[in-house]
Amino acid sequence: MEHYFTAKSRARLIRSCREQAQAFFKGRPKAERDAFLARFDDFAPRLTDLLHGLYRDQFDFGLHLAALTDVLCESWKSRSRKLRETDEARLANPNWFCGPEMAGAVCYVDLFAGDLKGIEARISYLQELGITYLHLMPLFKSPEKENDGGYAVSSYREVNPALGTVKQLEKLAAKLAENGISLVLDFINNHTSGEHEWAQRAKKGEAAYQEFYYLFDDRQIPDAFEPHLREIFPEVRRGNYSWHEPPGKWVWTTFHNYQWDLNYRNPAVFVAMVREMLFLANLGVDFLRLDAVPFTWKVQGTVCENLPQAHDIIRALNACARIAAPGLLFKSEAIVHPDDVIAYVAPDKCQVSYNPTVMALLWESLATREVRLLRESLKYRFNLPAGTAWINYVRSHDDIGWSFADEDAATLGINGFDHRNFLNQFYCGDFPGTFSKGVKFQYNPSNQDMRVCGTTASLAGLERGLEMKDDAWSADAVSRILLMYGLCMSIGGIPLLYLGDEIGTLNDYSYAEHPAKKGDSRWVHRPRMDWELLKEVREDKGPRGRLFTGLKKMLRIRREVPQFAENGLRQMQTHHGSVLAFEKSNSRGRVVVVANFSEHPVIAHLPNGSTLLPHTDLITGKAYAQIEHLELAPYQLLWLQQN
Ligand code: OTU
Repeated sequence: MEHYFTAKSRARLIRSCREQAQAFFKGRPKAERDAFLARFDDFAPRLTDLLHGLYRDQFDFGLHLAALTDVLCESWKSRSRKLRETDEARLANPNWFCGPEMAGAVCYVDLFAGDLKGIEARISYLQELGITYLHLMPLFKSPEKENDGGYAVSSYREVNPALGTVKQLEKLAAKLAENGISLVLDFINNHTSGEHEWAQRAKKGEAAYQEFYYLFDDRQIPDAFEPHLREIFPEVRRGNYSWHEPPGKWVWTTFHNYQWDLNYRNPAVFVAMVREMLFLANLGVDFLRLDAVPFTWKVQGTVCENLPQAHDIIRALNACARIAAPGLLFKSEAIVHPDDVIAYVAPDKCQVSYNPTVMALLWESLATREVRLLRESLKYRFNLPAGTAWINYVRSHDDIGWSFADEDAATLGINGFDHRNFLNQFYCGDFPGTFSKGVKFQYNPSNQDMRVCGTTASLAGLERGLEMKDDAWSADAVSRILLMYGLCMSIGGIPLLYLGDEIGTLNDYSYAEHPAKKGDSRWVHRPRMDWELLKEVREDKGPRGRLFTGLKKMLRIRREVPQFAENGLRQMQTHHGSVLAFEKSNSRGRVVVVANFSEHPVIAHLPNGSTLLPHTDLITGKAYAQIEHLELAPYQLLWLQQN
């Protein structure tokens, strides 16, 4: 009986929002209205249920749903014709981003090209590399001094004036689209800067805006939460709260003091953030990278990460996108336990996600010269549902954290804690025989947790090689980089190049002199793109030249091998601890990928009926009569296609 009345009231609510939408589009073109209403009918019930799940104990829930309906209608109305065409094409081909031609790159606008106009001028370079997905690091207005590289947003609607204007961004998005490049921007949805208008109004004491954040008069509630919470930047500040005067309250600031966590317990915050999200979508953004997804819901007594409600917020945002900007996709940024990472990847949540597990384990395998932890992880923690894709990367703008599963390590007799200590020492250059030159990040004295910073080239050994003027050493470093990137290109999903890695960009220690950057060692691996060096590298016959041509060549080959982009892989026995091998297959055939993580030549055995057949290595063009017994050069990667 109860259910009967609940179902009736649910239907009333959805009907009332639908009528509101119908009224909104009255007098507007029929096609516009019909398209909206059709998608509304498809997704509004799910959206309503999700929001009801989150907000049912809020008396004003229905009002917020009406406000949300307005936001969705307004956004669809102002979506350009061009973007609506893209929407249509993507609805007809929902897996458009899962093909072999997808190849990603990421950069800071200022550091790579000066400003937005500069990016436009570099499109030809991106095309030379074969890039079809460009992530521009945060470019919106943020506090002048401390802004966490733009991850403290003061307005989602204004571009940082040093980089350009919203108009220029819109134009750039269109230009990229014309050239077959998707635009990826961050949607920093867990927090705003303390200078955002909402925070400013909260500071002035406006109750409506104080409820946009978690503000506390005293330490009572914070102290109850604190023992269960992780500390993300413990060298910057202990704990998760900071005192702000005004408003004379403790503010929940998971990251830096100037990054105020948004209070998604308040449905007004959800609606306001959807409005900002769709504003970005309507500029022509193809993917929004949802920053810090694990943190958006807090429950006392829990770690306040990866809670079911955080997942429901993403599902609800996704449903809003499906209705008002159906071509828009989400990329998850969750650098947490592998099982928690994968839980965000689904067609109704984030369609793509960073793969921090593989990233960390590539480096782990290079340090140990053993692939067993990587193998173990690929067995259970790699498969994704159809309609989703990994973004495989070697490094990002952030630190490297050793977020492998301790359970996997234990299975192999490895103690996770000790192993992380080893990896930190190895990559910070403190371990005997290391090739790496990294910098420590955020040592936490309470649990000895720490992460590592450094550019790909410096972590892989090129910095030491060049310092020592040791060509053999530098050649090994380049082989390591090619090996890792080559695996990112062939393991399944979309490879992501940190621009500058292709020319072996080294650590930039000048951040230590910069007042706003010196406290954050991640700046060591965020150098300016050295276009002069690129010119030299183009002529270079040495290690850097081999790196540049090698990466470009692999990116080119990869486009022709659809198996590489497909989800899933089948591992093969190699009978060598340093060698990883797997098969990627689809209806068009199979390709075998073999990778040697050791600096020595090795022999691998791949007993398997099909390995007796002749193959060709797509990278070198070399023919193999069989691949059951394979000789591999140091750090060699093979892409073996059956003839
Ligand atoms: C993200 O990273 C960004 O990538 C960082 O550049 C930002 O500083 C930060 O959010 C705040 O906006 O802890 O060390 O599980 O680990 O969100 C980087 C996700 C981070 C977090 C991740 C965060």
